[in-house]
Amino acid sequence: MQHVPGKIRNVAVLGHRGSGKTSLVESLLYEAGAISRLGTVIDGTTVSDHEEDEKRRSMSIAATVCHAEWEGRRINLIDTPGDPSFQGDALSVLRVVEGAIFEVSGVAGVEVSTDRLWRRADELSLPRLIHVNLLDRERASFATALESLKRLSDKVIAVSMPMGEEHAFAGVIDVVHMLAYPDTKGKREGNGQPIPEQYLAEAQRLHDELIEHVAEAADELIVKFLEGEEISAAEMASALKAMVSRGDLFPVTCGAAARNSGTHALLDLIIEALPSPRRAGSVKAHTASGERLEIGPEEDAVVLYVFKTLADPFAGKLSLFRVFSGTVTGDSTLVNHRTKGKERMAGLFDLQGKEHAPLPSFGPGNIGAVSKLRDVTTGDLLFDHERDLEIDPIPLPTPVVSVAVEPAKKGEDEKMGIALRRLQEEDPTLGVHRDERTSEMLLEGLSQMHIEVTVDRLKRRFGVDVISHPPRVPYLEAIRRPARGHGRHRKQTGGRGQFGDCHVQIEPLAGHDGYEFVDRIVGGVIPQSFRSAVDKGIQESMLRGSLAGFPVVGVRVSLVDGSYHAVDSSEMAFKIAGSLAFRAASEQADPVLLEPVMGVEISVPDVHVGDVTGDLSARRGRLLGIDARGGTTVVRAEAPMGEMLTYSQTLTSLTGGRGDYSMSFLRYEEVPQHIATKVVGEARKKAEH
Ligand SMILES: Nc1nc2c(ncn2[C@@H]2O[C@H](COP(=O)(O)OP(=O)(O)OP(=O)(O)O)[C@@H](O)[C@H]2O)c(=O)[nH]1
Ligand SMILES: [Mg+2]
Repeated sequence: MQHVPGKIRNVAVLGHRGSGKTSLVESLLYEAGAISRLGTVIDGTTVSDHEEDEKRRSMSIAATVCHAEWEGRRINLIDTPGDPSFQGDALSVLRVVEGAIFEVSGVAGVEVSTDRLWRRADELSLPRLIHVNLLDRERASFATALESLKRLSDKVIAVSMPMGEEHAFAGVIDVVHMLAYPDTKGKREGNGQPIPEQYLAEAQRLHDELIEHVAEAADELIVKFLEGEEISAAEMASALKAMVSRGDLFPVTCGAAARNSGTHALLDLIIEALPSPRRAGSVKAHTASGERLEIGPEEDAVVLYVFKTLADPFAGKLSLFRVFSGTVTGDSTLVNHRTKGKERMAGLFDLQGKEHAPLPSFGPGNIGAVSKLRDVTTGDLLFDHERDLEIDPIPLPTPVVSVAVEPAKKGEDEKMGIALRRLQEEDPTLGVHRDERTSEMLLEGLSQMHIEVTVDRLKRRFGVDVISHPPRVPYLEAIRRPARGHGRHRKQTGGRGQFGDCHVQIEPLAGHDGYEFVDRIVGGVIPQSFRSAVDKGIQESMLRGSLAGFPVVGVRVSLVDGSYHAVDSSEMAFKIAGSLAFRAASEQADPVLLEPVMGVEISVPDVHVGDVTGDLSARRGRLLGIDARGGTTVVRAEAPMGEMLTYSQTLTSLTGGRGDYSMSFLRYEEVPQHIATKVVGEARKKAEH
């Protein structure tokens, strides 16, 4: 069946870790009849958490695409991971949907990730629905959750209410259509029923409040409303959609996803309140010269965007795409905008978690997958003809945790490198590179768990066993006062000898930055070509400082005196003399160790601020600011890299996994003496080895 853009809904399910997103997607698929059995996260039987590590950890790790049909519409649902370690996938899918469902715990209300993702959705003006889940759990309260949501936005309004809560939870009332859905404990809900007497008054109150709110959207409705006339379901739906599309209204539904309660009303709401690609499916694009334009589903030319890549060592590569315009079929050949290469779209698939069913074509607004493209990666655009067009990328977080990795088996470096690159293609928030200064292979991620999952995947999917350990800190050396040094290299072993002789004066440069060589030789006591040999010798010697063998920075070296021999002098001899002179001088110049200092921004629930700041000062951190915003506090600080290597684990244990941080390099600073002594001692011991 070909889906026209007006009859598609592309919806991302977003929210805090464990709020029930995967269970919600499962129940939506089930209620709509796309699957015949309601799987559970605990048993590892959901459509969405299909990877082995997702089942083992009972959490989502990657975005998963599913789809269902409801009321003649196709709903593409993208389940996303809530853990900040895997937020790359939650963020990237925002580019390919016209709407989102925010899943919120009925026990905890708005949490750290809810808040962060909400602000991202604000930036993109993404239409949103909210689903308050887990209402059958102990200490659940729809009213309290709603209150926390109202702090997120004053445009939040309830369109559902629970019948009882916690142990007494007995189903959900849809106050848009005024229908009740008694709890079926995991069976299909089917059609709505009359609202039980005891809930009627409260349901009517919410219904009136909603109508009053929605009527503001349309003049003809406000007149009807004020004159006490009935507003039809169709009028209501159209006004709802207009408001939700503009971001003027965030309807809140509720339920208990794991027992498929509240699902029917949510499916109706997705259709009635979220915009289709026809209404909102244009994507902002620009040309190379910066001219801005929008690409929408009404155009015929094919514009297809790859938002995720799956690397399977056996089945090969699967590229998940969104069609922004045009129709792609199995015999299409498209041009990759990045490589200019041609790609045959022969293997088109419809995704339902890990299941993929062949589909002959995907029209504008739809989401699908294609296998075995030659050279296509996440973020690539494919066209039916070459054109000057780019889509604004979604900014992804940069890695904060770094480990050094090496293969457990000798000789598997290349195999490890290839597997790492594949995983990086699948997850662009991973960093993989070799550190020139320490020659270690570094794997970088958003958290310790992110790294662990990646190391697990290397083994399970690619058969590469990897040993990881904290990376070496790239210390530097500098000097703190001027000094002089003399270097003389002389060798007489029969025949032609070797002779080089120089005096240098060194002094620190401001900010311990840079290198300058000043030639102050007068009267030609050293010939020109030998002077630059001295410079070269000094620069080589600076690669390994006198203190602990770290590179030296921030010195001005003046070549002030020396002598040469007409026969025995050579460039080599002066290079050696230069390096000896530099070394002698730097030992006298009060050498000091420099360490990288990082800027850190930590988001934690308010109650943990004291623990976090206390821990930071124990790590030699400096507080820069503390901003509280609605339950979450952002702590800004600076701290030495050497103290932050294992911070991810600490933050998890300090906050019970509810903290989140980002970190980036700021500058180098002098290491305090007592720490420097330790670092120098260790470096010397290692060098002796
Ligand atoms: N009692 C109860 N448990 C639920 C409900 N919905 C989900 N759960 C359970 O809550 C746990 C977390 O649910 P998930 O669906 O994995 O949550 P998630 O938001 O996908 O979690 P992440 O993918 O890790 O972000 C699982 O054990 C579910 O079985 C519910 O409505 N009631
Ligand atoms: Mg999940």
